[in-house]
Amino acid sequence: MPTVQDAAVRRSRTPAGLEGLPRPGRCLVMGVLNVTPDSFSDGGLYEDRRAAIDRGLELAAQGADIVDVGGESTRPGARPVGLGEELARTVPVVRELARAGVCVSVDTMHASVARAAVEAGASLVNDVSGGLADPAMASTVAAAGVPYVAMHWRAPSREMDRHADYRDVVAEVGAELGRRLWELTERGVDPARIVLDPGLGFAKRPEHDWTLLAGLGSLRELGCPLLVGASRKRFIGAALAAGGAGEVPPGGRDMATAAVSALAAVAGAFCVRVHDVPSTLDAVRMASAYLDHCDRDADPVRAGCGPHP
Ligand code: PMM
Repeated sequence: MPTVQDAAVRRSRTPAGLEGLPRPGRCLVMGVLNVTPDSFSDGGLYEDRRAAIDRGLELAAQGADIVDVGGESTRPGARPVGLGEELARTVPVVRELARAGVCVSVDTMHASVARAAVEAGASLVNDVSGGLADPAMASTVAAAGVPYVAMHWRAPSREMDRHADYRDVVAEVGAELGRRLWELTERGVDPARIVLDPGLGFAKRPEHDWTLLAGLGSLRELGCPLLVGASRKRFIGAALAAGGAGEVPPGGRDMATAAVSALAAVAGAFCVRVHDVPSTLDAVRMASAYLDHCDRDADPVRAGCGPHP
């Protein structure tokens, strides 16, 4: 079995290849557009196709670098939808947004949805299963030649909470992502097109999410750009509640999400995925200004900071 380092070395020899994505010179902001009835924070809001397209255009106008269109909820306990339903929810929305000049990604675990979305104009495939849910995903992404987000995943949503068991969460998530990176490249995916994601909230308890955020520097050693999806998740609500504010519902977590986005950007995240774009865009701009003034040579703690080129 190849080591994580082998995969990282292989990738670092390959020129940067995230063509098709904007390069604003800071951490990218991906706006979430869930065309679903049951996502945990925006489920049901954009089920109607016109409402979904309008929301995608609004996210882009607010400054989202990428709009991430998903047609299947991944909330804990969520039931899968049929492929036909997922295609019908996502592809027309992807097509309209791409036609309007928006950089679109498709949030799917299914190769056939990824293929159809890329044909409709998607520039990126975002797969929360990192290729584990559908064996055809790797070859599909390899053939499509678009950037691919491989998230850390252990099990389908309906059973993932049972898999939130780690002795050293950063080491284990790093090793499992390294294996994904190796297997995806073995199956033909250009390693220069792979973005890795620690999968906050997916088979993780709040303490795992915080430890992973604090350990982003170690995950960068895999040699891939990192995407962080913290937006409105339970670990944020739990931290707010710990301050005495009581249980804060998902819609009240956007300022805290922006703070976490800034932390992720300073730790070197390539992209953050969020529901509320304006607050996080301001936050990553502040992170970028801060990083411009970091003396990385003088401060070894910050030596790993900064956005990916
Ligand atoms: N989280 C959700 C959905 N898709 N994609 C990536 N790459 N990373 C994530 O953390 C992630 C994701 C769940 O959140 P939602 O239901 O609000 O979209």
